[in-house]
Amino acid sequence: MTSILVLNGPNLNMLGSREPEIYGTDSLTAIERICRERGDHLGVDIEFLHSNHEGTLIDAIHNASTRTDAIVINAAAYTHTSVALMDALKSVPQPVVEIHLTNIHRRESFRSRSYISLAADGVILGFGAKGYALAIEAALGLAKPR
Ligand code: CA2
Repeated sequence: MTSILVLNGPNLNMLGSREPEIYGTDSLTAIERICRERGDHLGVDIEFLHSNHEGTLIDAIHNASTRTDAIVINAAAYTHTSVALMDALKSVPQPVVEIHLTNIHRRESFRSRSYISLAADGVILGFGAKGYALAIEAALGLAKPR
């Protein structure tokens, strides 16, 4: 069965509780449900992970190289800072789909720079929680059988 790793970075566990006008009202648990429902619909196994720690996200990317066919990642604020996450994504053969809830190009200028985009095959942004379902479909389209 095709397996897609969905990785979530810092503070995304706070979704739904603060700043709903920016990030919407869906919690990360609701987003996980959206991903699992789309996975069931498409016949894809979803591994859903959140961490506030850069190293944990990097470990998950390295571990994915043997278990996963594609990676969907919302690196949150690490998007704009982490050369280490970019390098980790470049170090594995799996296709990468970058996802953001918001359109990062319509926000503060520092959010327009994405290190993740330099390692991503495609980017989905600005569609809120529903963007995760789009990202999973895109990742399945790119996935290569192991
Ligand atoms: O739009 C996105 O998905 C982001 O990756 C979300 C990040 C932000 O730093 C990126 O620039 C764009 C923020 C993650 C969630 O942060 C929260 C902050 C306050 C309350 C709830 C969540």
